[in-house]
Amino acid sequence: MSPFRLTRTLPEDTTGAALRADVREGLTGSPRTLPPKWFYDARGSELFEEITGLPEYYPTRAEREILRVRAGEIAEASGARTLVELGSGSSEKTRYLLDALTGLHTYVPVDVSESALALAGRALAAEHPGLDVHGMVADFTAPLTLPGTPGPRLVAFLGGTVGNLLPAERAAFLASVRALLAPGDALLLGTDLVKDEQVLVRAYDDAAGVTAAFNRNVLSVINRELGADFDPEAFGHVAVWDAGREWIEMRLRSRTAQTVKIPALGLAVDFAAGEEVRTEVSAKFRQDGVRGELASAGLELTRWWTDEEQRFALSLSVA
Ligand code: AVJ
Repeated sequence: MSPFRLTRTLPEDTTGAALRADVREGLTGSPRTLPPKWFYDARGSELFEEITGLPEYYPTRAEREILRVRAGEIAEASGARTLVELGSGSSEKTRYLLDALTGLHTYVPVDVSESALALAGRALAAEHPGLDVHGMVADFTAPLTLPGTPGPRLVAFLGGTVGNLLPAERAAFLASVRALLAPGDALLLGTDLVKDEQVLVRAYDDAAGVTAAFNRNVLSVINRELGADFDPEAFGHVAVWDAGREWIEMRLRSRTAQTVKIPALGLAVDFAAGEEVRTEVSAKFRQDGVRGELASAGLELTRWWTDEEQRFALSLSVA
């Protein structure tokens, strides 16, 4: 049994074609938008890791506290023999679950980044001899076919990344997760919670400006991949709380009237002074809202755990 193997389900040119389509659609739409997935090139991933250590950015610390304190209860409630982690990234938080799931046979980390998967997958396989680690290079927001592995399965989607999906996208995503689950399987979902506006805004607009650099980095990705001539410094970082929709919005605001050329798309995009591009929504949740969204997808919320300060929640739901 090879302790670590990798399956690719992304066609080779995925990032090129998808980036071109997203940028064309997003920058010619109104409001102008860019999907947050394009933040995460090597530099963006580095900046995000730095964000997770910022004093203002509480979600990672809060979720880690829940996993550290509740991993035993989660393992006991799920009894999983396979752990599937969507958007596994560095799998740093996964260790709490892997240590607690004593009957685990297979770990299936799923991520678009083959390098992150290979690094984390090999390390975890070495740390857990006897555990079969099967990495999948895939976009978890697209329909997924999981390898046949022993049940029951626990599908984990941590970090609050579900909040990056707009409500309709979230409904489709949860329905696709439900379709993956057999009776006895479960979903472990990380959700950031509604709280004081200033605490939320500061978490997305830190004093050191790391989040501002993370936000602007998407312009450098488009420059590099599509030959565009964005000047990232010509755009200001904006983080606002939309109280009606209960989500944080990150935007890039054009400081002046300017035109940006994107040769790979044959586009020249005019920005008025003050015009904004929405680069990310990060939805914040309430328990009843999570229960309702899971129920709409055919999932029953059975357990709800928060950190001491009730900033973040992990929920367990069953098919
Ligand atoms: C990794 C998507 C959960 O939405 O809080 C961090 C990304 N954006 N700071 C989040 C992010 C700005 C983060 N997620």
